[in-house]
Amino acid sequence: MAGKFITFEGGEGAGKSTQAALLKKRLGGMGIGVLLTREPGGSLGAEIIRHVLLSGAAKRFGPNAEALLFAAARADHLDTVIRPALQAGQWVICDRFLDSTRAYQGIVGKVDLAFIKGLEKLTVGASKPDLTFILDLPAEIGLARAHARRGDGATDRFETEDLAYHRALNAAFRAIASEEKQRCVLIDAKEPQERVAAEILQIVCKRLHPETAPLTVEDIAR
Ligand code: Z5A
Repeated sequence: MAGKFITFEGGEGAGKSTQAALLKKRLGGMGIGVLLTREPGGSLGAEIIRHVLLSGAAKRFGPNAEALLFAAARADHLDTVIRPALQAGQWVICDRFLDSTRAYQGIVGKVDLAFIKGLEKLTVGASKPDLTFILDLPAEIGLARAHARRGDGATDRFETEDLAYHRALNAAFRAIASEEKQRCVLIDAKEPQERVAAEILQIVCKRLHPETAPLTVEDIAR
């Protein structure tokens, strides 16, 4: 039986990596084989493209070229890692995926949405996520969390953008969540991380693993 595909999306510092790792742990504890991966990256070729993108080396070529690079990375990641894992029955959790391209390059970067959708059709095709969590957090809080985590470490190409940019991104992710209610669930990421994790696990069980649906968020968090 094919596995399930879950993605985490949202603005800077919203807690995607934290929640992706907690969900992997919880599902693993339920006996489910889980592959945790990320974008851009997750495969040999895509990690090389990640370096080009996040170093800022591609910025001078403009958002269309960046969108093409994200798509090329995604194609390799899907072909060599995600689809084989799903076909083998593993569940795949991916930290960022197609909605990041829609939000960063499309809605905020102003790349033509028909172009973005065309790339999506070519790379993702039928391999859309079964479930996407969009972590919603005011940009100020997300940036402060990301800053505290980074310490004196260097910022990447997107982290150097201003507050207005990050607010626009959050609005873009909220718009995506309301356009695709079937696939996307908007999560209030201000709550403590264990509470957020419990809400996410409850939704995953209800939607993708109903035979083990826990009772309430409080039960899981306990
Ligand atoms: N990008 C794009 O433009 N187009 C695309 O198609 C794709 C990506 C796929 C990848 O950056 C960049 O590529 C990204 C978008 C762009 N740009 N940015 N910025 P990345 O992979 O290096 O990192 P990221 O995805 O941006 O991660 P992040 O936003 O920096 O962090 P996060 O994963 O959302 O958060 P976290 O690491 O889990 O948590 C941050 C800190 O907060 C950490 O210290 C946690 O311990 C803490 N935390 C987490 N949850 C909580 C709660 N609930 N309360 C308090 N503190 C918490």
